[in-house]
Amino acid sequence: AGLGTIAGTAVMATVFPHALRAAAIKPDDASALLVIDVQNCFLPGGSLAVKDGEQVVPVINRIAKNFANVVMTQDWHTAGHISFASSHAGKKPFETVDLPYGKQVLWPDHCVQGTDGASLSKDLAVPQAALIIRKGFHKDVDSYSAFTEADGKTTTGLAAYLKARKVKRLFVAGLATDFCVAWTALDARKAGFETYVVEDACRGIDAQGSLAKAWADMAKAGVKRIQSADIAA
Ligand code: VGL
Ligand code: ZN
Repeated sequence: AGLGTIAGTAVMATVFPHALRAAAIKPDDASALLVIDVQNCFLPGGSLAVKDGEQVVPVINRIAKNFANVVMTQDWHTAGHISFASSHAGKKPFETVDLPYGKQVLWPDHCVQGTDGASLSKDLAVPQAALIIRKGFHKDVDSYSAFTEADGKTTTGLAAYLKARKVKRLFVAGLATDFCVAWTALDARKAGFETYVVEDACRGIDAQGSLAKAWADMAKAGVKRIQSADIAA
């Protein structure tokens, strides 16, 4: 009897692998899918390619079929943007610099407004997407988050849009898990949304432990980490 609980749990998990998993979540009219930055620059051949980034596309296409409400985002920088290493003499990509709003990771030039690299992947098949939010278009401020720029105060208008549409639950997918997905999910919690990140519909950059830190920060903020299989059709 003393072994009952642990042995029983192991048996349950082996024989009924789904028995320990929460019931599938069914997106309703108060749910929205946020598809973050699935743009050519973050895909194979892009200037800031995320490893295996292209693998998110079929997963996103599949889960999107269960959502009436879909919003996409596009990283949309000016040429010479402050987040580019090339804008800082002597700096290389993935180094950091201190800016008035805090520490900024420096990136290769990417997602410059109107370029092919900034275009959404042509393989996305989510025709019902009703809004594309562009972000990071102020030359001197970055914006990983789809809600609030890196100065911590300039809003993109997304929270007001979602609230006007009576959305309460957000499912976040896309690139990159540890930057734009995580910052968006954290701000979604701050704005009062129930927030899920669909892990297998995301891929990370993982610079200096950023992926593990992002998951820890999200867990602490009450972001729920799920898999695409947890979403009911
Ligand atoms: C992103 C780095 C720089 C992202 C955007 O989409 O996660 N990462 N700009
Ligand atoms: Zn960017």
